[in-house]
Amino acid sequence: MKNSFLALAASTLGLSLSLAFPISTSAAPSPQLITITASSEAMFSPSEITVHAGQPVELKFVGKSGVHGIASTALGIPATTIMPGSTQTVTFTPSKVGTYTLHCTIPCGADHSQMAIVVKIV
Ligand SMILES: [Cu+2]
Repeated sequence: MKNSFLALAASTLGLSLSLAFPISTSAAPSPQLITITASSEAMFSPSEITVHAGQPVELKFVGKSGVHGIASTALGIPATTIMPGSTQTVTFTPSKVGTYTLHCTIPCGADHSQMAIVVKIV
């Protein structure tokens, strides 16, 4: 109903729908969604992810226990604190192929120095 009205309106005005709505065919690639849990026991899980150069990535951090942090100037990930019981979402677009190791940025316990996410950009 709405679409046929728009088509009629567009043809009445002498416009094509593709001219009226140019974003439909040239939209940016949809983001790759990855959920990562953070806990003092299991650290980051998964602890290794693979993403694609040029494709936006949405990382959803779910805090299970302990306070943890993530940041990467190389990847454009702002300093983010992950609190237990809360969720933080960060979005970035990897540009350079390579492997990056992101360590937890907040001292969180005995295993803090082992707590990291390996980001593989392919
Ligand atoms: Cu930590």
